[in-house]
Amino acid sequence: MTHPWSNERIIGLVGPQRSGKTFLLNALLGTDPEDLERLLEDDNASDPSVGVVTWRDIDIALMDNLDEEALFHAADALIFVIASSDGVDSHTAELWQRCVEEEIPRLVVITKLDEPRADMDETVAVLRRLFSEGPELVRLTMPVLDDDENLAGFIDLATTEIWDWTTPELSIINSDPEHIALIAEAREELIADIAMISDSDGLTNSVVLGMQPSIETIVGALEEASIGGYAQLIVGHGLRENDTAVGTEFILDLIVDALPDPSLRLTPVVASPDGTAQLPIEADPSSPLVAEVIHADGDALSLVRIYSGELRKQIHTNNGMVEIQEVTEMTSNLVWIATDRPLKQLATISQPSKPLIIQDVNV
Ligand SMILES: Nc1nc2c(ncn2[C@@H]2O[C@H](COP(=O)(O)OP(=O)(O)O)[C@@H](O)[C@H]2O)c(=O)[nH]1
Ligand SMILES: [Mg+2]
Repeated sequence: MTHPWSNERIIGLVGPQRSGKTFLLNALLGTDPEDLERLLEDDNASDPSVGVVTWRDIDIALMDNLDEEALFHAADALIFVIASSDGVDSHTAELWQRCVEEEIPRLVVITKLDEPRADMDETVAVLRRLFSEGPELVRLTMPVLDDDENLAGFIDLATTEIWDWTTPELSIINSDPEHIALIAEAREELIADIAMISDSDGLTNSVVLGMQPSIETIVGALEEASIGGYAQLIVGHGLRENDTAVGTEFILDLIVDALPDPSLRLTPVVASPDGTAQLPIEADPSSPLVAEVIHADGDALSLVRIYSGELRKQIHTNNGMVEIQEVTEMTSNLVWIATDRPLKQLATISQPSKPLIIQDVNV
């Protein structure tokens, strides 16, 4: 039986200022391209926001501008958004280091690949130098330009398919021999990287024996390593004429296939309010309620991440009993609630019959 929570993803966007996080978020949500620029000019551009898109029957929640500590708690995976033209700042490098320590699954999206100065190869090389421990960074796509040297699409180095956004509808086509030759080196590198990381004996053996692993084997190993948090896939994104966002659907597919769902997560370590240790709680709606306030508004509207159990009208929090007046579900595990009094940032929410306090979130 599939887990009731395997049909959603809870993802945070991080990266340097103006790297294109809000733009990417809106592209993923399918916001009308003409509205994108206007949205970016909004004064509220730095307010915490959550958007949800349903892709291949999976609800994907994308969180932007959230307090970083809260984001580290609430997100099951992070997307690092890095502009090809601007690179990485020291704060983003620190965040990456923290993800390494806490083994948080993540993807890297290199944005603004339409800009004249953009060079994906160079940006990948910089990232690999910067985040140099091990071969975890695996580049998955390569930009394809049209006859006018504008960004047209991407080649998927695992499948060798070309994703082409120059046609009214996105088309996915097979590479011709010319393209295969062009990507041969990058593809070999990808296969060598994934063979090193992967647990799959089949893959490692075939590479050692000098054989070409099948596309299914490569894709399966990439997805597994990415979900497990021991390889980070790098893909590109950009714009072309008529405000077409190039790379968006590829990223949505990757979120569905290569990032973990809430059921795969270890739930936080909890104790009773008096400090008595409690057994680990399973991430399941039928477990005792453990949730956390991810963002608290002055006016008693709070964004809440549910780690186990289900919300009820009466809830226990660190400072007493609270009543929920309204619930707006983003996904079944990420909800806005209006309460009869304001909640505190990072407060634990549990059921009154089994009050619990989170001790540690990422273990
Ligand atoms: N040319 C181009 N500009 C982009 C792209 N993505 C974002 N931008 C621009 O970069 C600026 C910063 O983007 P924004 O999403 O606000 O960055 P944030 O601070 O990371 O949220 C905006 O003016 C965007 O229009 C892209 O793919 N191509
Ligand atoms: Mg922004």
